[in-house]
Amino acid sequence: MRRIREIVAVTVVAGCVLGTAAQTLAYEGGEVKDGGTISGTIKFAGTPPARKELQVTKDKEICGKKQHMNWDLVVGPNKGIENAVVSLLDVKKGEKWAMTKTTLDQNGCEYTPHVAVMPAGGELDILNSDGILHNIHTYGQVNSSINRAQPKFKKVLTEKFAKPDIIKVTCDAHSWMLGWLVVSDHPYVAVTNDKGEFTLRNVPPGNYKLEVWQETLGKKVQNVVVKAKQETKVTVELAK
Ligand SMILES: [Cu+2]
Repeated sequence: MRRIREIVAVTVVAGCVLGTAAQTLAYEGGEVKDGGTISGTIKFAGTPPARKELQVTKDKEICGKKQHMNWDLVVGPNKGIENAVVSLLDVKKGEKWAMTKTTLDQNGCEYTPHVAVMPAGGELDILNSDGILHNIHTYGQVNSSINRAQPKFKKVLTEKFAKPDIIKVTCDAHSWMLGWLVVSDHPYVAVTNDKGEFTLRNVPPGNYKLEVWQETLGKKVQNVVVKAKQETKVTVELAK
């Protein structure tokens, strides 16, 4: 009997040690002292392709109110890429990310924003501004798929994604609808504006790997150094 008790005690201790090790791998949010800034532009290398018009084949009285252009690669006049996602890889410590709700609207049968970033474990409100039937269908790498009808009277659906991921969002009712959710366990993630610009603020000084992702051009990783209270400028070029 005594022997069994000892074995149980050893197992419990081993379990606690493993549990602690797993916890230290997760991102730890708190106060940042002497944080620096990473800012810059994501640019397209080469001649940008022209945007194509998408055909509205259903619910034309609502969905056809505006012209639909493809969002999968939008390049501005100075070759800045809109809707690229810039994030730090393997960052373990930094600013705490407030768990505010993220919103994805279905408006004119288009997802707004086209690319949304949100905290892992945070809530996503999926709005139906159109007042028609939409059916959200998600395809992630690690989070399980969501496939939910949203009838015209259902103004908001709320969903959660537990793990960091890049999730494709489509609508089973309207084939041209496409959006993306980038789920992160740390707040050092940003979507570029229409000039291809981004800013990551309050980054603890150190050496990092900066990852850029764009839905049709893929990923590119670059080293960056952040110094206390200074701004590091970065330009990253993506090509077809
Ligand atoms: Cu739809």
